[in-house]
Amino acid sequence: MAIFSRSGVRLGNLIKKTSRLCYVSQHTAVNAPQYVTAGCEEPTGPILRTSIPGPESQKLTQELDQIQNAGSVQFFVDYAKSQGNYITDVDGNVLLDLFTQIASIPIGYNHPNLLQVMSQPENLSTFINRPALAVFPPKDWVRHLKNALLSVAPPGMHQVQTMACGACSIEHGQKAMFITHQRKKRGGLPPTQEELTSCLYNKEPGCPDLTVLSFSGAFHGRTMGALGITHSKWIHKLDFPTPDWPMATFPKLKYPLHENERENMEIENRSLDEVRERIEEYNKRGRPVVGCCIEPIQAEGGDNFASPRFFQELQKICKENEVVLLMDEVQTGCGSTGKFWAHEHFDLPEAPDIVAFSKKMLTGGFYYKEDLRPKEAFRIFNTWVGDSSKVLLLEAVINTIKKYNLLDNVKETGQYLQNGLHEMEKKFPHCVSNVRGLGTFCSVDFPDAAFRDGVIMKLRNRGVHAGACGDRSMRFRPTLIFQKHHADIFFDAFEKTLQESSQ
Ligand code: PSZ
Repeated sequence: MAIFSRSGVRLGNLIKKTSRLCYVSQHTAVNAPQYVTAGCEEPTGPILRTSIPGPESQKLTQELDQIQNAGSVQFFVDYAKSQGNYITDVDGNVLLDLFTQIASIPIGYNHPNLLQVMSQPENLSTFINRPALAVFPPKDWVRHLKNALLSVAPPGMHQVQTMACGACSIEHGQKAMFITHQRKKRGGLPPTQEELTSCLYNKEPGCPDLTVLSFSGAFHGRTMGALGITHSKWIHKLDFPTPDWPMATFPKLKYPLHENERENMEIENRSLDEVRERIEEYNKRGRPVVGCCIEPIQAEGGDNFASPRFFQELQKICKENEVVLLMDEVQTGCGSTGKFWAHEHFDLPEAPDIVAFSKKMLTGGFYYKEDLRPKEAFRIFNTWVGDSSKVLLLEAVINTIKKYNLLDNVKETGQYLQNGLHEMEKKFPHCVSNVRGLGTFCSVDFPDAAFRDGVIMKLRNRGVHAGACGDRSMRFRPTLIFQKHHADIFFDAFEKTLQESSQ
């Protein structure tokens, strides 16, 4: 049976459907894949062989723990056996993956289009010889940048810088803000000798006291500059000397949105007022606010959404105060909201000044407006500045998104997922609340963290791997090839889990 997207584009073949959850004995071979989803072969459903983590995972975790603290390990994975939306652990358990390596697998595990990139002889040298990209770029680098990153640049953005990870992209985005601010302040003159000398001693005027505004609940990464604007959990922050930079309250909207319009508008207005106040306060203290970082949807902080009007107003405030607006799309970028970039939902009159990415984009980096381009070389720089092999893979990801119209798939499946979650909210009003989302980037709340963690554990032992965020939320971060039949598998497991948990 063929599967078509709403626009009539064939997404893949649904070859055969058997029972969704198979309990098999220790010695049974893993079922042969029976679905083909957006060109990717998949099992028909989860397979449970052991409780999770199983004995092999536990053994490997103990071994790892002798070398490093392995307290964060949930289970060990057999990546060679993982396919499409399914992750296979070392004990042979096959789980429907709604968490996807903290939201970073765009088109499923081992997608044939990615395997093909690896199998082409002309690509091998890119995987073997990792270049110092800013000094010795490979001959096809410009072509790949254009075919991959620039082909999906947010509307109105034409400059791009690659980086290794999310935090490093944010940090270098901040540097672009500082460099630009100081360049304008100097009015075209070169830096003074005093600036050049004092900066080596971490002193003014070479190291100016500039600040970046951020929001309560934000997560932008764990390196020191990114950590300075991160406020989601103490585990990220404790013991680290981060700068005293301004923070405003991120709106915490009330759900359902249509019943709380007036109150939500007031909540957002208070937050915008705080932004204005913080900018004024820090500017007055001689610690000018030169940048503002924000996630289009606060992810780690609990999937907190704000309205398009909020972001439009924020952009206006930033422009009035010559504050550079950095949109952190590390978790929201690359399609999971139904648009390639989440901020495209906001109808901003113009692009944000900087858009940072990583995760599903496979390479870190940021787009920026021409004004933020450093005049000197070596200002935004490090050894690798990313990894050209990741850009090769990204090109295949983007071609696959286009070929299978995966943004349409995300919109359609996202609607289906959200409708189903609303049904669960009605059915289990004491357990499930605050259903929210854009595309498949959705989440629900539970009464508290313990309840939420219990649900996630029970789901896992029913063959569904989901993730937590914020204080009491469960988030959905499936691949872009996640489809309705996958959502049905989740709903079966979720309903059973809620029935059990609410007894
Ligand atoms: O605990 C952690 O370090 C986690 S858990 C999820 C993330 C990090 N997300 C990374 C992230 C992000 O979601 C946003 C919006 N901005 C920046 C980052 C940092 O990316 P990495 O982890 O690549 O440095």
